[in-house]
Amino acid sequence: MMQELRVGIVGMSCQGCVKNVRGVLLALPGVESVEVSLAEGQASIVYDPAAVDVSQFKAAIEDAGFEVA
Ligand code: 9UX
Repeated sequence: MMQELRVGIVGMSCQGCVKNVRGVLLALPGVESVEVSLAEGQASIVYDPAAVDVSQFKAAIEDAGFEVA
């Protein structure tokens, strides 16, 4: 069963950042879809909780150079 999570992200300042954040999240196993909003500073992640967990989202976002709010 898929679950949806919203994560606040600090440090995105252009659509390139949005694309990068989306890409690193989509690359994780178990992530089905990702929407990232620059204006809202957040990502909406649809994922399979049996395959991936929230700590991996945080690590991927931080490795890409951003912070989780
Ligand atoms: Mo835009 Mo973001 O030039 O890491 S890609 S500021």
